[in-house]
Amino acid sequence: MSTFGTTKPTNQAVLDFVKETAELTTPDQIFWVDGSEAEKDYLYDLAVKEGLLIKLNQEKRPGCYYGRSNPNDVARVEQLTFICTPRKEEVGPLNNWKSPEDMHAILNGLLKGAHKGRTMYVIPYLMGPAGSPLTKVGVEVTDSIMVVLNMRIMARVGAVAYGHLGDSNDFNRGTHSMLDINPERRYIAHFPHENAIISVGSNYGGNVLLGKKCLALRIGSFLGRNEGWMAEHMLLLCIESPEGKKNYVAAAFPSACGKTNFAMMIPPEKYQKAGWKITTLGDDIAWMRPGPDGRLWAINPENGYFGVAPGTNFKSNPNAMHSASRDTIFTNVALTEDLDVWWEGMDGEVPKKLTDWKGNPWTPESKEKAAHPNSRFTAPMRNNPALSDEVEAVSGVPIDAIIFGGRRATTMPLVMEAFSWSHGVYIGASMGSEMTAAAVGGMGQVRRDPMAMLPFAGYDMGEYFGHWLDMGKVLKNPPMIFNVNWFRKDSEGHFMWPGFGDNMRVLLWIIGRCNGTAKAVQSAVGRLPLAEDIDIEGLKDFGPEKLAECLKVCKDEWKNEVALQTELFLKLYKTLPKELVFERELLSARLS
Ligand code: OXD
Ligand code: MN
Repeated sequence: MSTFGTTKPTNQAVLDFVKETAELTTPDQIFWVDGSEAEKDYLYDLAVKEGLLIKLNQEKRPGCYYGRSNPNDVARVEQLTFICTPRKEEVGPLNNWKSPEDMHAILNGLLKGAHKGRTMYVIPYLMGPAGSPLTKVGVEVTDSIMVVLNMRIMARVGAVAYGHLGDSNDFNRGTHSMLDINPERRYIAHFPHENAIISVGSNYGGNVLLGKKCLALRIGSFLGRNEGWMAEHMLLLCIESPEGKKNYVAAAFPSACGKTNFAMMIPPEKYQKAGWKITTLGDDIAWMRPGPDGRLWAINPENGYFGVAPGTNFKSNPNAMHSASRDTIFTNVALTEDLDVWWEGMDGEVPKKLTDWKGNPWTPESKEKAAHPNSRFTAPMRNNPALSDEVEAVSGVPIDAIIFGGRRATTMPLVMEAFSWSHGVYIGASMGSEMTAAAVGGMGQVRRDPMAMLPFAGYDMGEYFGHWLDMGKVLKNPPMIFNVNWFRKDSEGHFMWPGFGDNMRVLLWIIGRCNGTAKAVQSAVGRLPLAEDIDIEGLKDFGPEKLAECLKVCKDEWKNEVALQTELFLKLYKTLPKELVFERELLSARLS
């Protein structure tokens, strides 16, 4: 090994954790990641030398690299994700459970000697800006250079984390080993009472970048409940008016429902000309806690974007395209002849010849997709031209509106406002969405995905709803809650709402409601905009009748919707807060 990776930290608890792990996994060497630029170059060169990454065309994509995962390892694996607590009831009926003893016994068996012949990298990282009281520290040990390189983009890594930690013992202990990348030996195990995560058998995304879904959501939601804050699967954005008034929005959509696009939205030209601006704080995760002013204050714990590539282009998301223009790692997209990347839905002509995500030759006649539907770019958030200048704000930003939304062909109107915090919690709790490729499972089926947290709540979902209701009691000025649906289809199966940047039109109504400047009408399911309250001027082939169609509330569809929610609510009956049962009964009464 070169001199890189030899400087140990001084924190004794970190040293002890690494020593204990190394005694079990017996690596040939230990590499202490410091987060420096020089280290980055060294690790990329090593990854290229080892055949893990290909250096892309540096004129077209400076600082960019390309990797392929094992075809058996292309998405999060919910069926192999466990929350390990002493009592099964703690995790509720929607999580997989094992006792810590049993899971440690399995994992100790698998990890014994797992790093033999390999380098064990020690990654100290921060989730959140240095110095923020909301920020958490993690230390991930891994035998994967890919994890190190991706984590260096997704989190604040290296000396900054040791600086924030000082000599404290309060950090998440993360252990990762690829083993032989075999689904038979794959576990993503969380130990919330130990603030620890152990992930084996995968080398992909949310399974192994332990700061993201594992710490920032599953362990984070558990810590948040105990410590009085919230870890949510939400983007964060700022909308700034021509007069300079800033409103902050947090929004929860299930995976691959356009969250990154919404977080990086470019307003239609007429709004830009008028002086409206959208800036991005985060595209996936928000940590929020009540401030002394009774408002809910949020940070984005991450430092980069792990975005879905297919469908991303200069029309759908120019800011994501800019973000991925340099210093980015692409995984499982297709490769062009001149060593650039390509995926389905990219701008321009489809290349005549590509190498697909499995490394096979591909032509437009090929039957299979060139890029895997869950292929990704890992891009530094600082590349985003619309990055908010408040991403490092230690106290975060005060949230005005919380938006829930799913992918629904019917039933859900384009936008509606909750009558109250508890009605809003009910709306979030009963959210459903048609499934996508971000998780292994049946594409297209509607599944209930409360607050988009179904795969991420680290404890019982009924209690999680209770925590939401409790937070509402603590907040003197809670955010208003809304629901949106960009995906409603007409009778011929076409999307009705243009979406993308035009979602700004809906956002303007939402912040108008928060600021007391927009009107609404009462419906059985929530407050809706008046037809004239959503600006549709300038939309092609979209008149007031279409808007009315998008906003329509069909009572029969809704009665069916309420019936469909029964399955989830029955599963959670033991801990479902009474307030939500009342909200459901009220809704049924309004519908009858
Ligand atoms: C993600 C997801 O990758 O939610 O963000 O699956
Ligand atoms: Mn996500």
